[in-house]
Amino acid sequence: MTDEKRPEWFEEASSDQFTSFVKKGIENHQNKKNNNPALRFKKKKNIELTIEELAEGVQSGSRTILAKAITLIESNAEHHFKKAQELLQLLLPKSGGALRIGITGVPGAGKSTFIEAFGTFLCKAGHRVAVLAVDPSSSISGGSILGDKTRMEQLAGNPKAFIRPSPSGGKLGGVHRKTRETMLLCEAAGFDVILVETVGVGQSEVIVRDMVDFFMLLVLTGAGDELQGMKKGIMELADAVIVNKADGLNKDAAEKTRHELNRILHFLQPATRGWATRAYTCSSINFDSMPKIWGLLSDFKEETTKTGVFKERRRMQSKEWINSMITDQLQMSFFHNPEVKRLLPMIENEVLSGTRPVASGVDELFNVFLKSNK
Ligand SMILES: Nc1nc2c(ncn2[C@@H]2O[C@H](COP(=O)(O)OP(=O)(O)O)[C@@H](O)[C@H]2O)c(=O)[nH]1
Ligand SMILES: [Mg+2]
Repeated sequence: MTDEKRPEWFEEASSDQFTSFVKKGIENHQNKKNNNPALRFKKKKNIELTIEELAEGVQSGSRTILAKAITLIESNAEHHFKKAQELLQLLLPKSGGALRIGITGVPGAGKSTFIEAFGTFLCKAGHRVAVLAVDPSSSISGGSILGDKTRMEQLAGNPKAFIRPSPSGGKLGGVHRKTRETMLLCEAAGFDVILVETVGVGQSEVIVRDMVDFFMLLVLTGAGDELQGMKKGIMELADAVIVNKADGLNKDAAEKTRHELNRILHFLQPATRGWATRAYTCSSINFDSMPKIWGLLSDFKEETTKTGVFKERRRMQSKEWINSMITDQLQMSFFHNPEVKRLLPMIENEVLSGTRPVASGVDELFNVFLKSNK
């Protein structure tokens, strides 16, 4: 593949172990047009932006360069990893300034519609809003937020907003690290509110809870039975439970649900020390509810800053981040190790054919790995 046809996310050693790889293009009129030297230069320049140029571009608020920097961070290639870390090192002093908000709820709860309304409201109030998504299934489904972009049309076109779909995790490294680092980049780019949407399917809520200051659960109006069935665990992660779609004929039912939820929440452990998690009603199709939700978030920030809980949570999150990074790094260096790569298929065969216990195979792999790192 020639350089000018190579997209910036192209992995040199690309094979089916990467989440994406590049097929040879088909020559057509469109491709021929790209032989224009001016265009070729422009493309090349984009690929070769230095770390300093990226850092400067991000800080200048350029959404295009921010997107490129995020692409670098999301790359699964080892040499991109190094460059990305150097970029983060440069930008770290400029990060940390945003209010980080996680939003979860079952598909259909109205998360994307809420983000569209809330994000647009915030932009009008002078904020700059970045929307990220954590969707561990995105490498399979293509990412929910992409499909949802139609529901975020207004926000997507707003120059004060930036929307980025979920990174695909691949086998190595995780959505986890990538989203956290992307958050830092967005902060360095001057975004002061970060909304992280995640689908309510088990583990992703816990991951997002660990990277945000405030976590909200969007629910629908439901009968008491449904509320009883709702996982207590998820309610205990939330700083607010929002009964969405409180409009039209649904208004009274939403109000009733709010009361029932408050009764349940009363008995649960709050997610944040000193902050009582409560239920609120909201309609994402009219803007009336938005000032109330923002007021709630502002109160939270003020209250937890006063008590030191806000800072303390960020400290704990950084510690937890170190742990999960160590796990990621170990995994990456293990599976990239040439000796491990050579031996793994053989051991897999032995285990699958029933001639070798799993633990013994893994033990041999670790011995080989540790020896080769000496
Ligand atoms: N009436 C009403 N409909 C809503 C509201 N929020 C979302 N919806 C609708 O609910 C459906 C699912 O919303 P969506 O934002 O895609 O949910 P998500 O899967 O949680 O992101 C869409 O058809 C929305 O138009 C609301 O506040 N009121
Ligand atoms: Mg959605």
